[in-house]
Amino acid sequence: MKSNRRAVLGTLLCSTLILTTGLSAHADEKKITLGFAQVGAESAWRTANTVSVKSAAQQAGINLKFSDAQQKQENQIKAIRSYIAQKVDVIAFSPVVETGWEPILIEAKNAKIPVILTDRNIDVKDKSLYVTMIGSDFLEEGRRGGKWLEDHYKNDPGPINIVELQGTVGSAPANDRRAGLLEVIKNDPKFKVIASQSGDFTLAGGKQVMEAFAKTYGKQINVVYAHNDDMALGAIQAMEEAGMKPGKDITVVSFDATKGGFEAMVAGKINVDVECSPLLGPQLMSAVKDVVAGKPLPKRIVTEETIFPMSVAAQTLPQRKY
Ligand code: GZL
Repeated sequence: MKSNRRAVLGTLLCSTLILTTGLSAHADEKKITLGFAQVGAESAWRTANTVSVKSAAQQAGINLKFSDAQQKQENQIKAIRSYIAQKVDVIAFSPVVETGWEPILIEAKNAKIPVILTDRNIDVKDKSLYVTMIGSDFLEEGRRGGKWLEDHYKNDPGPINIVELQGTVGSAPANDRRAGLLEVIKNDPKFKVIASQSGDFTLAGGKQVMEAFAKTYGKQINVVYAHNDDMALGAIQAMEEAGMKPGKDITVVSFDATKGGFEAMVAGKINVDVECSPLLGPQLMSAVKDVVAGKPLPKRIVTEETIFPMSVAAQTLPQRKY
């Protein structure tokens, strides 16, 4: 009797072992590997975007390989090439600039590795080089900023002189936030962009450029149009050091709507912040799973977002997620 029970137990144990290792091996085989080439860590927005991508990958059970390009295109290209060599299932990246991507994307296509763009778009003729682009409409963001200015100055005959702190040269957000503004004000001659320079989306860059603008144009400046909160916060430091009152003597328009931007609006130093959500991780992981499953995806997935004037900042800040 005893030997019978031992035999049954032994069989049970072996079959359980085979089943679990078989399943876990099978489960491991099914685990997707995503190679993500991030722009860098230049701003609060980027930090929030990286947190979103990493936490969403973990929650989705996706094996994430992550690289930080320190805002250099050649580093992003190297990272993508290494993901191709490692035969990842999918490659995703936020292109630091719009051009120069065809060669590496053709390498990915030849290696039969699908590519997803997040955050920033690229300017390529062959749209088959990527599956989809998940991110904001920066042109619409620029239009929102321009339309807010038009409304803000509707009873002011002008001139309204604008100095512009541009984002990274050649990047989609910098190109389109500028284009959106110019599209709106081009029919209203009282608005004039008297100076425009890149602060590379960083606080230090924004401060440095604003110091120069304050020296050169001083009291002629009516508006600072900053392509992101980090540069706006740097510009605020420069304006205060020059004895200016940002948000009062000078109207400050900013983008991203990060916690820092909201806090500056509550302090009365940024007048309006155009939202640009970095929380793209969940949408990216869902797209990755769809691509691996062979499901079709739209070429463009646009992020839902809005605009926040200073007047709503205090009541909205507690609900903000980044
Ligand atoms: C916009 C993103 C920009 C942010 C900046 O989607 O690419 O890059 O506006 C960030 O804060 O550095």
